[in-house]
Amino acid sequence: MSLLSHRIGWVLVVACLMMVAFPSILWAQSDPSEQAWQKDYGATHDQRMKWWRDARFGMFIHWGVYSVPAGVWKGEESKHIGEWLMLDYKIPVAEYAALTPKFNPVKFDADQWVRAAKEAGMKYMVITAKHHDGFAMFHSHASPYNIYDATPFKRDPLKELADACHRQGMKLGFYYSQAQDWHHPGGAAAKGGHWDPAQDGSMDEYIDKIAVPQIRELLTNYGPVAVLWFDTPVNMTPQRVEKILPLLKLQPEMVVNNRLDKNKLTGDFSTPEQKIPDTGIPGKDWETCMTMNSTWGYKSFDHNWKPTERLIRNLVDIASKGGNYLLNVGPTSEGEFPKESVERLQEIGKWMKVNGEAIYGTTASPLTGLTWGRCTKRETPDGTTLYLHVFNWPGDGKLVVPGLSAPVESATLLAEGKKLEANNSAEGVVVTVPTSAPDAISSTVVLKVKGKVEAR
Ligand code: JFZ
Repeated sequence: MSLLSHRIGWVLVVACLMMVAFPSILWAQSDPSEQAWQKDYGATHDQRMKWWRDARFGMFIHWGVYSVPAGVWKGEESKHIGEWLMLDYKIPVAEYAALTPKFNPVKFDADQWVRAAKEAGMKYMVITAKHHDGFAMFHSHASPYNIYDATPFKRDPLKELADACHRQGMKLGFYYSQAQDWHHPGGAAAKGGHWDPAQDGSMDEYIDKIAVPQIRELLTNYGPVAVLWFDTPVNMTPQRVEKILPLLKLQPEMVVNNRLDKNKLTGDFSTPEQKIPDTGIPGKDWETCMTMNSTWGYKSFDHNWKPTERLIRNLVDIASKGGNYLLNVGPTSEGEFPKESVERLQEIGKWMKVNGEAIYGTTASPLTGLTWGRCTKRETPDGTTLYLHVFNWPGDGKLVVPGLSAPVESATLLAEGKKLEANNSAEGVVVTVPTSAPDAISSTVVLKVKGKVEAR
């Protein structure tokens, strides 16, 4: 056996050993979209994103001390989002902290919150562990400015929520304001910065003494954390980002948003706020977060509630563009969901019970310019299922799917499982539908066609 073939033999042996020893190398290589920060993280981007992509629908919860003034300061009703009250009214640190003895949410029931989300068809919940006001909604040992030590409540609602989510099979995520902190010295403040000398100090010290220890607590003491939602990366230099990134390894399966660093160089998904991108964000994972009224944190006088029809059609529109919907609830200072939120969650839940199949685990529509509604897709081993979400039901009983040439296998009304006649024609596929819509908000027609249907 020649020296050369001997050497080649040895190289092959070593390579095989490497493949066995370091599967992640293999795997990592197989996901070219892996960014540097993701590589030494644990599971790959695609592995971590699978459940999230299938979920499509989650609950955002903005809850904190700001729920006590509920948007009113010294008798004046704030016109801005409620959780920004301290900055908007430049409330001194001590004066704002004097609200904590009044925060005692005795009606808080974690199982009830999780049940409400679950029955609405939501697959994950993301709650504010700490918002910009610096108040921790969990029992933090890094700062006494938290709900357990600084209020008469003396309980850890995140612990109770984590247990309830575990019991009910709900994924739990935490929102953490890593940069803005209007209480702890050195914490950042947007819009003109500090307004109270008590806020002055070193931001690096704030990161080292408050942000890093608290993120470690959240990723260590509450079981599996499915999502980490950073926000407003004010003055988040690469050095400060590097102090937080290694903590993510504590939850290798966790999904992280793109608001840790100023340039959105980190994060698994994009976060359009209060808007739905016209054509989605092709090639990217994205999640639209939205309020049900005009505020994230509870405001007692904000009655600008979006109709349920709008919220359901938003979910369909977002799914048809390949995105997720994170719909917000702002609980009261007593620990209850506003009744208007509960009503909308229940109505959405009724719709999802019938139409959830057309949302969960689907991908973006290959069809555009649908005048009557939207479309979601599910590729199957023997073809493609197109879910036609009809907002404007055709009065003539003819639902036209323009430009679709794939051979039709079958068409049914999802609501009743009723078979419909569907034919290929020059103008596309024409489905004969009943004259009246099964659901005024959005009715789903399930169209099974042969082969793949690629976006045109
Ligand atoms: C941020 C927070 O300030 C707000 O309180 C809430 O938590 C929301 C979900 O996120 O608000 C933002 C953040 C970023 C933009 C706008 C509002 N932005 O980039 O346009």
